[in-house]
Amino acid sequence: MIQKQTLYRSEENKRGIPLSGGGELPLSRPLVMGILNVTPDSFSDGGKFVGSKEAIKQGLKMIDEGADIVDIGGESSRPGAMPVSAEEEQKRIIPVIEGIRKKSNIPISIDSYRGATVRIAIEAGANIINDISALAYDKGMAAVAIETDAPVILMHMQGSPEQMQKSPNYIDCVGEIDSFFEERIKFCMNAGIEINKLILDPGIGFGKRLSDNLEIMSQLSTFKKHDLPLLIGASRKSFISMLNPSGSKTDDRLGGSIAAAVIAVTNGADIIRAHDVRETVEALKITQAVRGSK
Ligand code: 8Y4
Repeated sequence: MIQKQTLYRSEENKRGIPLSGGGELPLSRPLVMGILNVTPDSFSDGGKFVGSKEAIKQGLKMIDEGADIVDIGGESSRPGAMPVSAEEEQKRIIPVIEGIRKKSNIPISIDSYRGATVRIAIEAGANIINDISALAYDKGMAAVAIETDAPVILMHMQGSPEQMQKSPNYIDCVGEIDSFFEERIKFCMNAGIEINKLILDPGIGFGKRLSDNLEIMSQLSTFKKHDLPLLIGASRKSFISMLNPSGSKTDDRLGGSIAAAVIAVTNGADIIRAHDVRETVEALKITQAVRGSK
């Protein structure tokens, strides 16, 4: 009982991230963002129909397992994946956002680089903008961020999702990502987005070689100088199977994904984007308890 009071004290003065509809994301402990892909390969009914009922069920299960945020996306961002139309993207995600919002007040992030989609998603109940282009793809996205007052995840990517893994190339990967953050933070400030709304993400797997991903993970603390929350999404990504080839199927990457989450939090990550919510929440409770006791 004595421990309980002192356990998290060193982290307690961290400020949370204010959310648009009131409330805030706490930063006094690592948060888990559960991944909810609403794409036909994830929830299919004969290959064409995207089952929103199934997706809602999956989202509610993640909340039950301890997710702090649910990240909803209607277009696959995997390397080489084909883009879908904005209309199709919206048709997939809106019923799922509404369905989850009816049952829970969990913060929902919308994984989209299209301003129109993000606007509609936030109207439907989403609270956080997860734009893998860091507000660069759609010239209207910054205005959406300002109007909605929603926090914005600024993710680094080299190239575009279709070609980014063809020839990733850096002289100084961590340094280049850090300069990118600086430039994007300035862009957001000039656009009138509040600094306390920004979350930084080095974009594991987005135009990165194995060695780049490892360097990023080991030097995460470099990015803390911006004094902004850090998000890491390493879950089930292919660099994990490169180190552990027996786990080449994506759902065989649990051990590696948990290791990556624990290392990321140990090195300063505040939010972990993960497929396997229950296991990630369990692992991060131990990680946080050890961190808090030093
Ligand atoms: C197996 C499973 C193979 C998943 C590849 C993947 C991030 C992200 C994605 C990330 C943020 C993915 C939308 C890629 N990754 N958003 N989104 N950060 N903020 N690939 O790292 O999960 S999709």
